[in-house]
This record gives sequence, structure tokens and C-alpha cells, in this order.
Amino acid sequence: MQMKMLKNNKIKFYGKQLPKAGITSLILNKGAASHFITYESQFIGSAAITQIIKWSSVTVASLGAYDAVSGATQITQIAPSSGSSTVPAKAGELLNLVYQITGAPHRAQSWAVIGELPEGLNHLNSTNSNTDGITGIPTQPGNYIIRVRAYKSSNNSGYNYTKTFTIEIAPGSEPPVISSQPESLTITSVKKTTLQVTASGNEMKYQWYQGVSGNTSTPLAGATNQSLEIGPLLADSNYWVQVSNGVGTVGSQTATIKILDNYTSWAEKNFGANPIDAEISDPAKDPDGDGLTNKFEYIIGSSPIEQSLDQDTAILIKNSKIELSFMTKSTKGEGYAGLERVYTVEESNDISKDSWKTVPKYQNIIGNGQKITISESINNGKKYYRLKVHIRKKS
Ligand SMILES: [Ca+2]
Repeated sequence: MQMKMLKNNKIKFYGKQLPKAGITSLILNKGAASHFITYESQFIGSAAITQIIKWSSVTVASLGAYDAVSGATQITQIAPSSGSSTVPAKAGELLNLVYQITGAPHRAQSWAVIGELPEGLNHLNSTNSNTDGITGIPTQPGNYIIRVRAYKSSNNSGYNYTKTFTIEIAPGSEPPVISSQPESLTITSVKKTTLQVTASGNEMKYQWYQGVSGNTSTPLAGATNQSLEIGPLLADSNYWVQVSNGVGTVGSQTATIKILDNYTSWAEKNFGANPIDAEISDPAKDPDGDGLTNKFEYIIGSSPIEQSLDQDTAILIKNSKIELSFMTKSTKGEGYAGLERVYTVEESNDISKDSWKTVPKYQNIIGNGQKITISESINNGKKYYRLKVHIRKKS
């Protein structure tokens, strides 16, 4: 009789992977048909599946034994704790709970789980099978009582059997391991960004810090999630995160956020943002009507919304010399993070296109609010001067 039952109730598994023998490792993922377990060979035959792998005879025999048990029909745990109503599990470790209708043969068409499953676990939700399961990696220790119900008919209808299981999730034993580090990046001073860490482990807690990795002197209040939103920032800043659980602690690498502005972020600072009005913010516009385009004002460091008069540039004759002076401007102020303003004085005798030459010693002067004076002997010929200004990434 028992031999006959075994033959008729072959358990088969189809899918791309067969991790290792045994029922607990065979039920891995819910959903994808290629990973589903089923119990009746004729059911597999009707599906368009290319790979069918038989379970080891040991497993079939062990399950068959349950099917062959005579007596009242009921739901019985097959694995991991055969016959028990308690299901042992560990936070952070894969659980494959398998249960089956035992006793007098009784085909279940549908299954249900009553009660909330512990976080990380999923119901396999078999159909037309006397075997069903719950699988996944639980995250929170504790005891969870659930009820499993097998229905004689589909869609959870008809006569049914119910079994109560207590899933006992013990605390995990692995310290967290960071699998994805928060990344260093460059943003403008008007942007927000999000740093993210991914770690494996269970019951993990996160704390973000400002500074370099290992320095816990500046914890960020409330920054206790996997991700951290930062910005807008005015200066380069470092961040890192500490991940811990009851077993251990690990620190992430340092993520360096560099702030580098550009015309667009400068315009957003000066004209207000969201959505910024191109009619006034376009580089070629002159909303304050002072004859200087926005782009020009950005470069020389004047306000694009208030008319600017340059009172600091002067040319005068002094002690038989011509003296040309101007004030440089630093890139202090909003919209210039990571940038510097650079001045070069050029001279020409006739202002023709290719005649301009750099005045020796007056090139690439980094603006810092200093006064620059050029003093030259007056000669007979004419001389023209021009000042070239540009903005570049800080050297
Ligand atoms: Ca202007």
C-alpha cells in the first residue's frame, strides 16, 4: 500500500536552479513559475516547462511516508521541523516552511494564510496541490502565530482544514556587511541629493555622520535610515554611515560631496527657482537694464537684478607714468561654490584682432578683492588695455 502511494505521488520540481537536494532548499521563490514546487506529476505535464527535475528518492520517500499516514486528514509540517506545530527560524536566514495534507488523501485546490506573515516571508500559495509553503528571509525576531488553511475547492472555497503554526524567529548571528557604499559625487549649491547604503544582515540600525569614516563626533539628528537626503550645501562635505545590529557594527566608506556651481545654479540663486523664468534668467538677458547681460554679470561678479556701476576702475597719470588700476572680486557669494574668478590684463597698440598680448606678470590673477595696479612709462605711441575675466573651477 505504501509503495503504491509513493509511486502515485511523485514530487517533481521544475526550474533553472536546483540548489541542493531536499525540500527546504527547493522551494525558493514565489511567483516565478520556474521556481514553483508542485506535487502532482500530471499537473506539471500540462505546463509549458522545458526543464523538469525529479527530487531525490530520499525526499520523495520521506514525503510519501506522510502521505501514506492513515488516520484523520490534517495539515502537517514537513520541514524544517517535521510534525511540529512550531516552526524554528532565524532572522537573516532563509526559511522554507513546507506543510502538507496528511492522513486520508484529500486534494487541496487552494491554500490561504490567515494572519500577518512576519516581515520577509511570503506564502507560496500553491494551487491544485496537497503541498504548500511559506518562504523567505525573516528580519524581525519574535514569535508569530499564523493559521494555514487548505481548501477543497479553488479560490479559497469549499470544505477546508486549518492548522495553526507558531513561527519562532530567533535573533540572527551575523554582523552587518555593507554591499553597496554611499557614493562620492559633485552637485551644485542649489541641489539636494541622496546618499544610500545597502547592507546585509538583520535588525540593522543606521546612523549617518558628517565627517570622515570613523569620526563619530558629528552624528546627524534623525539620520537613521538606509538613505540620507542632503543639500543644498554651500561647501564640500563628507558623510559616512554606521550600520549595526546586535552582533556587530560596520562603518561605510566616506562619501565626499563636492559643490561646484555653474551659470545655471548662479541664476537660480539670483532669480529664484522652480520654475526659473527663462525670460529673465537666460544668459543673454539684461533684466536690470544696466547694459550688462546676465552672463557678463555672472562672470564679473555683479548683481543681475540691480544696476551695477564700476567705480573701482581708474586710469590716471602719475609721476609721468600711466597708472591703470582695478579691484578684483572674489567668488564669495551665492552661486560660485567651487569656482574662482581669474583676471588677465592684455595690451595692444592698435586694437586689431590679433594684436592683443598679455601684459607680463598680469595674467591669471585669482580675484580676492585685491587692488591691481599697472604702472607704465608714457611713451609716444598709443596703448590700449583690456581686462579679461573668466570663471573656472578652483585650482
Ligand atoms: Ca544686467
